[in-house]
Amino acid sequence: MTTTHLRFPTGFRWGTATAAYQIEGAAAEDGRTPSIWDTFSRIPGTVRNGDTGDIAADHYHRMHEDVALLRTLGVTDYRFSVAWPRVQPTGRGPALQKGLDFYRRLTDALRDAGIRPVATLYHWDLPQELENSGGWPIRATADRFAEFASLTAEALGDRVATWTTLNEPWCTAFLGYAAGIHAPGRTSPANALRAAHHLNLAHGRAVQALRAALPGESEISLTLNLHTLRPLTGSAADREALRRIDALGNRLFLDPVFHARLPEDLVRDTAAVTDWSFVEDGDLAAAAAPIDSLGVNYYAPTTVAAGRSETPSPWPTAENHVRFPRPPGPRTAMDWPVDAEGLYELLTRLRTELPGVPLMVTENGAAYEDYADPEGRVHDPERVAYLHGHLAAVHRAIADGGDVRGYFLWSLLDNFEWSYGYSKRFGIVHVDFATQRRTLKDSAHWYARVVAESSLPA
Ligand code: IFM
Repeated sequence: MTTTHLRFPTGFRWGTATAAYQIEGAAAEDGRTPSIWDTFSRIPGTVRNGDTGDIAADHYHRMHEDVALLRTLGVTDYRFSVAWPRVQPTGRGPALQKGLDFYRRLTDALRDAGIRPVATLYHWDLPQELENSGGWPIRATADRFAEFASLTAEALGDRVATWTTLNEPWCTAFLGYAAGIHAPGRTSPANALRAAHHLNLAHGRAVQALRAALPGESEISLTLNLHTLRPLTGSAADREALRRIDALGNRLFLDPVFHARLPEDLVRDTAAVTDWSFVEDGDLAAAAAPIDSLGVNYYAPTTVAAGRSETPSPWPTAENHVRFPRPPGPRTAMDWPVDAEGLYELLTRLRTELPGVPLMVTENGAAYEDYADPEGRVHDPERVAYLHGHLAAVHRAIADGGDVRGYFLWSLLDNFEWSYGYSKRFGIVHVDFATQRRTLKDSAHWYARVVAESSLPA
């Protein structure tokens, strides 16, 4: 009997991903000041069980143990984020050496283990002081972010070759400033659109700052959570609903960054809440500073239909036009559909629309109800099946001619899943939050084999 393996290209980058607030803990140590998530998670009712990131997976103190886990997995790359309030506590002024030292120790440990560090500059932990001054809806926050990028690149540029400016600016703008279900918990559609623009600008300014501070061969990227959209039916009304959400969920970020323009239909759709006069001359050109690759985070597709959705909605001005029906089929513990085809479709769309832009899957994974059995094993066959299906989709996109350079599994560790607190487990390593004991789940052993062979059993 012959088994066919799906082999990935030579040099394909195999990684796992995490983010500072979700794993580090040590929230008040070594000069770190509160971020918007420290503040938000303390407001009763915002995070399940009243959980906070105060301790999280205690990675700040267990960093060497976690790098040893990465070595066991055999990954070539590790994507982490730099906590802005650890490195520049007020969001202004000089860097705090102790904060930088943590990331110097982490990146040294990674390099000693033969693992390439991939640093994300913003994974949602805005210093609270900057939110007090206006947060992402104001232009000055983009300037502050470029300064933070510069300080961090000067300190770590000799050891980090791959940089990502922002993680999922859609979530920052729309979950944080429109739906209010993420920090800072504001519910203003107009501010959410302002935030989206200033995030695009912040990205472009940070790219310029990074280019100035980093060695020439460094790779600079942006990570987006683009939406694979499916109309409920082929009706004109459902296709119109799809167009609206595509503008807000995809083209609002892709068009400025890759084409130095705002989608005209989006400007029209949102005219009732903003005239976009906060977009100044030169902003869109700044947002389009050339980057070396695009990071793609994918978990599930979104089904859309004409109708009304709940308010407050994360989709400014779409709530009276679009609803989000629940498609049948298997779901993860997040209640998200399992649909690997959506990842293939997204990578294929990007290949067609952004020719010449290398792609990296910077997040993909699934939460399930995991527990350690009496022998201390964590069996997670559903996660293995999810990962298998999605990696096969990546393989197919590459076989079709897509330039996909790597895959980062979300996540290395069970962690603080934002408004769900610790109730959702995305890790391939189980964390017992009472003892901080780490246990490799079956999916971790499975992933280690995939990485070692750079191929997927068919
Ligand atoms: O945990 C998050 C991560 O912080 C950003 N992308 C989606 C993940 C799962 O919800």
